[in-house]
Amino acid sequence: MTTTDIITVEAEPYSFAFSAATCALLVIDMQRDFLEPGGFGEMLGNDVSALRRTIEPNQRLLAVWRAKGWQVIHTREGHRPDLGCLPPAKKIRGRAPAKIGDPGPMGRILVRGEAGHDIIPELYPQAGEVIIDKPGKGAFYATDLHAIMQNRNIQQLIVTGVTTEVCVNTTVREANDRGYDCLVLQDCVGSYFPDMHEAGLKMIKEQGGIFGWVSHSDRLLAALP
Ligand code: C5J
Repeated sequence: MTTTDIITVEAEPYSFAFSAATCALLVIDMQRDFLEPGGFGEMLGNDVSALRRTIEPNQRLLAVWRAKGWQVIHTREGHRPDLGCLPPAKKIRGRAPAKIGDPGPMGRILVRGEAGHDIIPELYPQAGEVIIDKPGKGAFYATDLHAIMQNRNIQQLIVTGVTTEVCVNTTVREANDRGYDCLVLQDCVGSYFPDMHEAGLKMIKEQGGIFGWVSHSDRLLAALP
């Protein structure tokens, strides 16, 4: 097997083919404030166990991906400490009592450098893995992700992370419009809301895979050489 050999994964709406040389694993926003008990997500009344079920399959996949020396990219949603990249509309949206930049249970909410903004220890990036700090829901908006992918000749993404209907969906749509193919792993993405999770996956794979493909990490791992 060379990294240019084609790997074919059972997926919906049809099989997904990629070569390891031109594919990266994109792990979206597996941050403490979204996933940990006592974080911002839970403070808003969300059940974090719905997201925490994604940790183990992500760990399994990352271990295999890393052992093969294949490319990994992580993202984090958050803002500069001076909040210069935080649109006022995003700050006030939702009328929540605690807003982005305010003191939260793990430091200032969704601010870069704060404990809650960091990636959970179970999936912590290793040296050499790319980390994209993004101010929006999509990983391409106001970041250098597209340039990095072009420079590394990455054409396909295996997408995991949270949340299915928000940052995962937005990023897959942005990637699709830039000409990239995305395979989303249903057990490795999660939402606080089960119906939104299902709808988010459906929106990606319907209409012949209008934004991408959906599969399961077991199927991907079974397809790997
Ligand atoms: C949200 C995200 N839901 N990572 N962020 O605000 O999906």
